[in-house]
Amino acid sequence: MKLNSTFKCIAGIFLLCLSTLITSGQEEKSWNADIKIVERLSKDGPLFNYYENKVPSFTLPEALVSQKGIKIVTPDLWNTVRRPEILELFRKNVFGRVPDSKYTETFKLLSIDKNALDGKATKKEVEIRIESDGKSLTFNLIIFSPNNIKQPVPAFLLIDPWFSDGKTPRWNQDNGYWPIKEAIARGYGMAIYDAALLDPDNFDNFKNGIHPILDKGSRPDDAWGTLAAWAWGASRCLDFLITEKSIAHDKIAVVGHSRAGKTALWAGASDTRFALVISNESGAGGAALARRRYGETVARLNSVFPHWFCSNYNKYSNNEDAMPVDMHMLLALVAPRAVYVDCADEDLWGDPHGSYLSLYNAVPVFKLFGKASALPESMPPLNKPVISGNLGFHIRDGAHNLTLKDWNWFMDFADKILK
Ligand code: GTR
Repeated sequence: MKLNSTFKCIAGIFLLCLSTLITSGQEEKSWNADIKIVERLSKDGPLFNYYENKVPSFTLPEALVSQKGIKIVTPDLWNTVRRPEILELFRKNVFGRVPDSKYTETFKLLSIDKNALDGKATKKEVEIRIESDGKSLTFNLIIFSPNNIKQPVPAFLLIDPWFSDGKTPRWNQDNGYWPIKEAIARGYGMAIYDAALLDPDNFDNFKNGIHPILDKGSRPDDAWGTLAAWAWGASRCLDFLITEKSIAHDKIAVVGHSRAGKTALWAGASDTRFALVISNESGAGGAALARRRYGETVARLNSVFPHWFCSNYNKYSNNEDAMPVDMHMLLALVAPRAVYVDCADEDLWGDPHGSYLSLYNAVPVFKLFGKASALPESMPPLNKPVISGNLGFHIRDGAHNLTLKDWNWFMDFADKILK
């Protein structure tokens, strides 16, 4: 009787352990696209591929071999040889080049509220004015920084092309898109800028916004597009943020959702003053590998958004393998600083798998600096962020959006990197 109950007890413990293992095994299952979503999207958009087994085979350009065939084996070789080369390839072929026209930049404090968020924060509204050869343009930056702080705090700058639609600004809608209260409570400053004021998000032949102010003469095939203009605008916001006493100047993250997620990557790649780059569901032209041709493609970007990239990018419509770069190299340009990429389960248009593979293929560059060890080759499970040194990733359940759930994981990562 006694033996029997001991046996039952041991067997019970064994079964419990086994079931925990099985359950955790299930929980740990690497993410795969839901076949129902794959089928629905394929039906709605038969011109685009959502099936993993139809992704063509491809070879990625080497991040760690220079154009002259030099193997990049030290941080110094990366910084002096390969990084400048890759940056230039992205300027020339993807985002376009900012003209080197002279301009002046001035800041004007439009308002200050030291009692914002029930006294928890100070809110400032700043106008940034750019002037060149008698032409000028202004755009606005809003900053919340926590009150009663002992030392300057890290901050997030959100690039926002949807800042104002005439109604309540999207950032002020308490919907998680720009969670000021939560970020302030966690000791972060929050900044947001109206990118559409800097350059409207439509194809106007570059007649509006910042382009006609800084473009002198005709626009070459590698002239900057709208995403490069927004990224440049993020750097101008940074020029102001580093004058702010409440903000730690070497701890500023640039963040963007979707088209602004593509922009955030370029802003962080081209301006090394950003300590952390967060790219939320940036998809094609952002974190997703172009060569996979999964969901949105280069051709589709060029035809629907002809103002986003430079004219040279058209050369790679339906010709991705000819591109001298792919998006893992854009992420690598952030090294040795930190980069976080995230995707959403239902957003197959933005190729979650291709976005993760980009990060995975950027690891060797971060390794050079001792800033990453490894990432698993297969996608992490749903809602389970993975972090390796200065690299982080998650795939969230739900639709294409920037949510509080995403921000909480961004802040967990930033706690490690910026605090
Ligand atoms: C879509 C576009 C994507 C993404 C998205 C967004 O129409 O195809 O590349 O940028 O817009 O910005 O919300």
